[in-house]
Amino acid sequence: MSELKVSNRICPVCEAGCGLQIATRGREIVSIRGDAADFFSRGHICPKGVALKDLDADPDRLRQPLVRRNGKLERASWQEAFETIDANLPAIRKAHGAQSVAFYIGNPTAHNVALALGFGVLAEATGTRNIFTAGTVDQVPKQFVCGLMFGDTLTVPVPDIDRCDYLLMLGANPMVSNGSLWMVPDFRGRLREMQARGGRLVVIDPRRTETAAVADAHFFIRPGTDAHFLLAVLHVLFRDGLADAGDAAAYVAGFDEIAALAGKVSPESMSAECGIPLDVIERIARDLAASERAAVYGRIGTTTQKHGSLASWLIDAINVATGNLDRPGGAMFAKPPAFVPNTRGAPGKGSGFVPYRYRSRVSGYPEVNGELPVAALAEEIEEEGAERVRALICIAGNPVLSAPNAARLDRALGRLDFMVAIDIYLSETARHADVVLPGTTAFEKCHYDSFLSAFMTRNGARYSPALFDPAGGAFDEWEIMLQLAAISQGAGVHTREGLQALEDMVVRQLIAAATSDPFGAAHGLDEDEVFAKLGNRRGVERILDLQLRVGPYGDAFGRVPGGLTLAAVEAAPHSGIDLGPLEPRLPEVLRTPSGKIELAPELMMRAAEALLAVPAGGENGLLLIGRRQARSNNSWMHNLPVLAKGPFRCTLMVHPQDAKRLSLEDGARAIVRSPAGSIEAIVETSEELMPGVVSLPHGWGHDLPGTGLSLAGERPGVNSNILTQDSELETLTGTAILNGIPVEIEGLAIP
Ligand SMILES: Nc1nc2c(c(=O)[nH]1)N[C@H]1C(S)=C(S)[C@@H](COP(=O)(O)OP(=O)(O)OC[C@H]3O[C@@H](n4cnc5c(=O)[nH]c(N)nc54)[C@H](O)[C@@H]3O)O[C@H]1N2
Ligand SMILES: Nc1nc2c(c(=O)[nH]1)N[C@H]1C(S)=C(S)[C@@H](COP(=O)(O)OP(=O)(O)OC[C@H]3O[C@@H](n4cnc5c(=O)[nH]c(N)nc54)[C@H](O)[C@@H]3O)O[C@H]1N2
Ligand code: SF4
Ligand SMILES: [Mo]
Repeated sequence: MSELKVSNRICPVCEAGCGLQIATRGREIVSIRGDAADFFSRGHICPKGVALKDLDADPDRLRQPLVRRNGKLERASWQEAFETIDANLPAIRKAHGAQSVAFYIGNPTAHNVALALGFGVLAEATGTRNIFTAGTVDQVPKQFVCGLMFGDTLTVPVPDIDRCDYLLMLGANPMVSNGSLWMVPDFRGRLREMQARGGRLVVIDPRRTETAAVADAHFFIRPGTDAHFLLAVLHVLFRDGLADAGDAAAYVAGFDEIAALAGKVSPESMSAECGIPLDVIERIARDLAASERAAVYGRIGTTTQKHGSLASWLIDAINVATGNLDRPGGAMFAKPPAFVPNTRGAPGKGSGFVPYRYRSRVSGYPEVNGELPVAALAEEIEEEGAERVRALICIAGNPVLSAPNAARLDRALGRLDFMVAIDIYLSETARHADVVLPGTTAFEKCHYDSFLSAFMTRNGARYSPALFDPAGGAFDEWEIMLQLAAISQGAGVHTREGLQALEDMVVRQLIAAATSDPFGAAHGLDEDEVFAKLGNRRGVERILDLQLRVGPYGDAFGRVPGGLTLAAVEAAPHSGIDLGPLEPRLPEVLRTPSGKIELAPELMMRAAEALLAVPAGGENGLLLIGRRQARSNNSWMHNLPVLAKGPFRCTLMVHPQDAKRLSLEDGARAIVRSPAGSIEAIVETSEELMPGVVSLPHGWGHDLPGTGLSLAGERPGVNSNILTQDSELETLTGTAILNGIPVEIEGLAIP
């Protein structure tokens, strides 16, 4: 029997990025625990981290490519899989143009450095603008406003919870989600420390969530009205003479415009609209202003809703107006060691963020950050025309469960001429593919939180190497991306040596970019010398080493003695190197053309004026919101025994008052109807909800034929996205509205 070995490993599942200790015997995972000595996560682990053992062992997890033969997906060799793609994709591209090939980029891409970096190469090779992303059912509004305000969409402030003493949180539930656009592992421990210092957490949410339960105060808000609430807060700040940008004032443009806007707000009508009493709004405004170190933070409930961009903007406008932006204990910017544009180029100024460079073909939705709304994917496949989407490459995504009007998208995917899925399962989406390429398991790849490091609540460089080699000579996801790039360009299926040459080319391009950045640490270095100094590393690790070394903490290949290298991060005990608490970064972090924080971007001012012009009084009926669950991760962890056990969780939560009015019994079945569709769900009455609001988790509905998720299929639940719409989107970004959906509910007689 082989020996027990313990290795450190960063959990790749969510943004917490917990350091784990993995005990292995040979190729077997024996146990997984939180690593108490990890400077960042401090021992935290959640059930999904533990479940990685089940994921590794899951017999349903794909270990070999699948190719459609006579209508059926069957196991095939890598060679056959690539050849099948080569026989189809370039021909479609040649006959119908670059736009006829579309991508969907799913959430795990952000947690997977091979896919995140590889997709850049692949997208460039295909030249398509039809890139649909999970971001457009998630965080795009926040990135959009941060782009406008700070000049780059990854320049997103995060609460400096370790030094904060008043945290106002809207539409987020980090006790369950473990944080998002905010790498904050051990949220609970950090909150306890904050409360022990006398700090307070105030939660604004239509449900008394797990986070609300440990907060110092919680207030219900009518779904979709955060912008109203925040405008009222802003009004009180200016009305009562409390607005003061503090040290940031020197770098703010548009303060007077915001003041003028605040003056136009009727706090009474905002209060009536959002359902939060005016005296509560006033108290919150005063507490925010009076606290030495306060931060406002919003997440999914504030982005995937009708006024997602407005709410996201107002959150940071209030951070600025209370002097909390960039102040220790306030809302601060991380300084990541690599990959993030706000550490490159001229500090303090840049070309800024330009959205709306092109639009989707059918409905004319704007691109943001090179992304188009996944809500538009179905129509782009259905609607005839020269640039109709005929082929799709789906990368680590499951839009059949995660995108709005899911039933329509499911049908549309069936109409594609050709589809490739890169997934670890034969998912509800992958079942439409002609070729499925398996991603390697979490332990067969290295981990580095490339872009997510922009949201760290404490600076650090963290990395874990792969624990095992990919089984059976599998191609890793980086190689898959390169291979697809080669095939897309008509260069045919490459051998591994051929892919190596392609990789060398990519690395040389990156070296050229780094050495020609006049503000970069590596400016002017000899490109061949740099290439040689990267030594024997291959794959994404070579790129990681390069980017760390030319980044803000890098060794610049010897120019900065003691600077970061991948080897140094790897040699550090546990999961990496602590780079200390967040530090003020103004004005250096800015990349706006003015070199200022654009507090009052025209697009946002106009949207706010439009909101104020709408008479108060919205929907009176029931509004549906989502619900994340600790033993679930979007759509893809329901097949793991340790998570699947326990009570059935895909329930429709209804407040007892509403249940009574609608004659719904706890445990009974009910039909839920929206303008998009209808589903049947099991009712769970709960006092947690605001009356008039009902809640259903997303990511369920594992009963579609042809999927390979046997355990998940035993208790499939229902797909809440059959109810969400793909026609009415958040107006500024085309992000889907997934919260605050008007629904009707009808109880079903128990047979
Ligand atoms: N109604 C409603 N809908 C929502 C949301 C909501 O709150 N309410 N939330 C939205 C949000 S925030 C998000 S991010 C999206 C997510 O939307 P998607 O990204 O489309 O969906 P996921 O469920 O994350 O699916 C990820 C897929 O990647 C696969 N996968 C997992 N790990 C790997 C890997 O390492 N490699 C590869 N190649 N594949 C892998 C999984 O098997 C799964 O099929 O859903 C959105 N949809
Ligand atoms: N366990 C678990 N963890 C996850 C995930 C998961 O599926 N499961 N998914 C991961 C992903 S992809 C993401 S993006 C993050 C999301 O991270 P979070 O945003 O923290 O997660 P949610 O639990 O969806 O929190 C959204 C909250 O918004 C509330 N809400 C709904 N509508 C409104 C509204 O109009 N206004 C306000 N103020 N609140 C509203 C909901 O009741 C809910 O409590 O979580 C990540 N972590
Ligand atoms: S909180 Fe997120 S990163 Fe930490 S163990 Fe759970 S899934 Fe993994
Ligand atoms: Mo997400």
